[in-house]
Amino acid sequence: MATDCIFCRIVAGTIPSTKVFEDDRALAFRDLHPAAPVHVLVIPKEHIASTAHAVVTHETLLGHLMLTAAKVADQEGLAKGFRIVANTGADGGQTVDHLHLHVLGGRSMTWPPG
Ligand code: DGP
Repeated sequence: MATDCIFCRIVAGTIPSTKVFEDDRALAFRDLHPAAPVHVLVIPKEHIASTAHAVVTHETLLGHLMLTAAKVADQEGLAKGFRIVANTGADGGQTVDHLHLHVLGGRSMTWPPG
């Protein structure tokens, strides 16, 4: 755990969140500033700063996060489709330095993103 990390503090329960899924390795909770009718963040409980900081020993965990994102989308009723986003680094638009997948849905998405 990184004590100065907002998402580590959400995992620890010292910052409240609206959880939609949790297991031993992952947590999914609603984004504070939703960009779509459904906007959930899926994070590893282990602190990894970004996808650029992930290493080969994280391979199984990264797969688990992807499957968790799909499970959350199903749980949220996104049968028509959804988007999974992993903003990475400053140019990627990452503002919280704890790896996370955005699961966005409930409206039609456009491409390319901004
Ligand atoms: P990104 O820009 O990809 O790093 O996304 C970070 C997201 O995290 C952003 O959409 C807002 C969300 N967020 C930031 N702080 C909090 C918080 O304290 N609680 C929740 N639920 N979401 C947060």
